[in-house]
Amino acid sequence: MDTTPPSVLSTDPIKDSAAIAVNKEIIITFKEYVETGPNFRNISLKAGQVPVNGITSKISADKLKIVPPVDLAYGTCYTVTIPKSAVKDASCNYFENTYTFSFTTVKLGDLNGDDQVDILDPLWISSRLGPVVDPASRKADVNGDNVVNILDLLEVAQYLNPSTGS
Ligand SMILES: [Ca+2]
Ligand SMILES: [Ca+2]
Ligand SMILES: [Ca+2]
Repeated sequence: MDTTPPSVLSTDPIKDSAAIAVNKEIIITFKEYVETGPNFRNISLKAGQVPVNGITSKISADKLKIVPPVDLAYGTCYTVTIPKSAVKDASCNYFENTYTFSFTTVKLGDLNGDDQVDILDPLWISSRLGPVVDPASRKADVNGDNVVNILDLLEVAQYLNPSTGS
């Protein structure tokens, strides 16, 4: 007989990760199949200290997926909270302890995903000039006109921090 309560195996994004895409789906994987528990609707996502309203939480087998109503904000720390009893296993063992993890979204203008907005980002774009042909050039097409050109470079240049010194 199963007397072990469900516990978290992994999260995607990984706890404390940075430069996460703003359209990322949040997935929590448990060590076993889970079902909704009495606190399921209290699963929350916060941007800083502010709750994100209208999230959708869905369970499929051993995975809990949290879908925000709109894309996440750039350069923002998000915290996911799965309260005690939010899920249970097939033997009605309830999730015992509140589980929390945070991650930070990519900064606006950080194209290469190194969590810095600097000269490397326009350079990243300039190595992908031309029509949009793959996921990388789609990302480099910042203004979404299906071609990577000087306009995209200018778009990103405005997010560059003014250089100090030298
Ligand atoms: Ca169990
Ligand atoms: Ca960067
Ligand atoms: Ca463009």
